Amino acid sequence: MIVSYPDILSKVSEAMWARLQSNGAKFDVMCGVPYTALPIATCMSLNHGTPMLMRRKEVKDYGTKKAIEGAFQAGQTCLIVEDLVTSGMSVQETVAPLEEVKLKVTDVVVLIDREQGGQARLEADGLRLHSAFTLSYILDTLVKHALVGEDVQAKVKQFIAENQTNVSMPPASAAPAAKKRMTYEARAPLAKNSLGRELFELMARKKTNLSVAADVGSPEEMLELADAVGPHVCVLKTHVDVFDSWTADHAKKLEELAAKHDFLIFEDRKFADIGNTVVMQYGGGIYKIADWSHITNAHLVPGPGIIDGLKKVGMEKGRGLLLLAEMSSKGTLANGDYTKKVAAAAEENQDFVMGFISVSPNAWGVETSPGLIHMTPGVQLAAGGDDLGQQYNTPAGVIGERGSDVIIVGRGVYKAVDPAKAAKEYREAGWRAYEDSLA
Ligand code: S5P
Repeated sequence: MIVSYPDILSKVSEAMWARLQSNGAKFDVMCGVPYTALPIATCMSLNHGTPMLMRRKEVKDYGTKKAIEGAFQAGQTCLIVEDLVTSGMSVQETVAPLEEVKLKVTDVVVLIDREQGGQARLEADGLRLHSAFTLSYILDTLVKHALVGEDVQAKVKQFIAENQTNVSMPPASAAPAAKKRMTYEARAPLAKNSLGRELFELMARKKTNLSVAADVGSPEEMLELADAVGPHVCVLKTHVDVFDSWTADHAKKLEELAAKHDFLIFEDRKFADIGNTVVMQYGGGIYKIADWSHITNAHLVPGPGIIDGLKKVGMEKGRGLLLLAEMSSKGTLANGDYTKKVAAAAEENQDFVMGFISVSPNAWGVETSPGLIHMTPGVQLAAGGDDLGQQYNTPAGVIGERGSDVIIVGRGVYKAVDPAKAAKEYREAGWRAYEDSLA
């Protein structure tokens, strides 16, 4: 909102500038993290005569297109300007293209440090964080002036403590797991679908419950990502219908990477048609999903015929199906009775159905068989969401409190400066949450 209040925008940027001065930060140019910090950076640049650079957010491939606009020389030092810091990830996304054009980045200034682990993460990457305010300072001030009550202050503090993003430092006050669980090893022989059994065994053997959603722009980028994160995942999830092309050769290369790194492939096709149609869509068409994807998924909106249709194609190929019992998006209609009916359909078709896409299985009000697996999307190191309805929970929240088995992480990994490193962090967080919730 500050962009609409010139006097506040000006005060905010002065407060940030003052913090930089008092901390003795030195820099030649500055760059705002797109988009909310751009007006703040502009304001600081205008008021203090420091040149500004602009990062184009939409340019993914820094090598071929101009991701950084403006006048600068290699070796100059660039300050990063951001409004909020939570995990530090959006700052790191801006550091990478700046370093790519040989600028040095040592300091980051933010209006508010939410104190959720961002500072430690940036420090680990050699970046100094200067914040005009910490969230606790703002809370204390609001309480002092009776603008929020102490109950709200306590709730916010608890939320911050429970949603720390620095996975190497688990919050002291992390909520205990809601329910104890069986090990993946113990559940493997209870799976009636052979692929479900294989997945439980793989997770136990490889010690990972991470699935990466490889929602990148081309098959080549997807294969590169699969190779980088492969050592850390149990499942690589794809959306091959977003690519311009998809060939048998791409599928073969993906299968080779799955064998090399020991993971399963999950084409997230979300089938939703009558049995007769899904037979054609699953086995044929230009993607021939059943030929190369171990796992796929379906909505139960059309009724059980969709399971029969998919089973007809996938069963003899040793494939497995996940039913979408819930969705992570705001306003989803997949809840309550619908979710219970999906759970019942899975129980009845365990030869082919290996489990669910779930969000909060502990809250379904029905127990599902231990041989069925729960995989949950909408996971990042900090809870939150995007501007199109996605809602995020943390690995500990998903595995510990909500009782799921696998975390599915997309942007939290593939948008990180170093996706392999991010995958390792999510893997460790997911596995720790699993171990903590064992009986
Ligand atoms: O309810 C759902 C079901 C799925 S499979 N919500 C989801 O977000 N997904 C998928 O998980 C979605 O299509 C995307 O591939 C991934 C989440 O990506 P992220 O970037 O938001 O982590």
